[in-house]
Amino acid sequence: MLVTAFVLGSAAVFFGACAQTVPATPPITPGVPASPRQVNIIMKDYLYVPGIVDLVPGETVRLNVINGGLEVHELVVGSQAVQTAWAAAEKPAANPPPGPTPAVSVPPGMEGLRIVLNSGESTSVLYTVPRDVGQQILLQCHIADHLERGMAGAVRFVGAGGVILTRPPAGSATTSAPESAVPSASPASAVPSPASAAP
Ligand SMILES: [Cu+2]
Repeated sequence: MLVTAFVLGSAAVFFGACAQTVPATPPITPGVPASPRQVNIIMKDYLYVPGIVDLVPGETVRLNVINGGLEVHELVVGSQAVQTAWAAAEKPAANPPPGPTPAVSVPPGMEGLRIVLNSGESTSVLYTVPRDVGQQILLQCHIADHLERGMAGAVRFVGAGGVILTRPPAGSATTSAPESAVPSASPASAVPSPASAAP
């Protein structure tokens, strides 16, 4: 039993090392407006699956978002500034009565992409991925204490074919991408409070 575990562990390390040169599977064909690439994001109590979303700079994707949790959840896609703006706007509405989050707004230019879904609801929106891979795009839920519970993720920019261009900020997600080509990226065990990054 112990020997088997050791052998399997060694094999995992071996294949893990090899995987560094292997692009994501299946290969990513960037989406275009006439044919957006389908990207699924599941909201749960209290995380996003996947927590790391692979997107190609400049591509057009159709985000299929479903709330598979029991609580109302939100998906804000945007920079830290966008996240901070929504967090501030929603703070007075924390711990609302059952139902959708009360209507709140943020200053112009700070909207990002925001989706609010009740348990079991789903929606589908077109999203054009920014071309600037230098900026960090985060996924966060600012309803009540969901962010503190770990409801955070991030975009990882990849090139056509799945070559990884950027690494999401450490601690930006509690779940990793569903592929093994990521050498020791975003370990779930090293997640500080995402809110601590706010100024
Ligand atoms: Cu939530």
